[in-house]
Amino acid sequence: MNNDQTAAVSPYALPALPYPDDALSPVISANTIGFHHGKHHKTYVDTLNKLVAGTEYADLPLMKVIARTAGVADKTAIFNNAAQVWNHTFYWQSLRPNGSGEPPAGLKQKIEASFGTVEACRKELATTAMAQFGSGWTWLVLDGDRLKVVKTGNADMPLTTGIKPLLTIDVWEHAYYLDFQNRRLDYVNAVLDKLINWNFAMENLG
Ligand code: MN3
Repeated sequence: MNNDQTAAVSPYALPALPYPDDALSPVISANTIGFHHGKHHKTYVDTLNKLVAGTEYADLPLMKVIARTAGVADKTAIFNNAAQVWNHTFYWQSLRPNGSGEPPAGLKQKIEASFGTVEACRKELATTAMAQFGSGWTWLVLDGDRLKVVKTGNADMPLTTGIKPLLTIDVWEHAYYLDFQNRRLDYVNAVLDKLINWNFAMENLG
């Protein structure tokens, strides 16, 4: 996993964006990034730090906190905030300025083996993003040796079920409301057409 959250323990830090605030404009404005990274993502980090302070989770790396709280009824708040910290860091890396276009050869081959064409994969990402009722995430994942598109609600993530995420699109309203209002499909299509970081997905394919 290309993610600098693997080793650090609490207090966790808000990871810096991999590009300037306005780098994804006009698809995702600097205003949206300012709120999404500077407020939403930061709040998950700050809340998680408060929740784990003085607990058995305080000295664990983020992924261990997630693994140990997933599905545990009285640890929902810790899981939700920890998973959202991880999901957002993964999302920022899933996007890049001047993204999309042709995936790297190894990934393209895998996409074609699993979906037929890159366009079919793109279409499934869009359809799945629209099928998520309410807040959540759409993911391109490696499940066994096949690529799939899956969705998760709220803070849930594929990793807790042993499925390897390659890239994600945040479909919480806060990801697009300032730029697209209620038009989730316009946001998803614009991200798919212009911002997908195939190189990141390729790295995660490993
Ligand atoms: Mn978000």
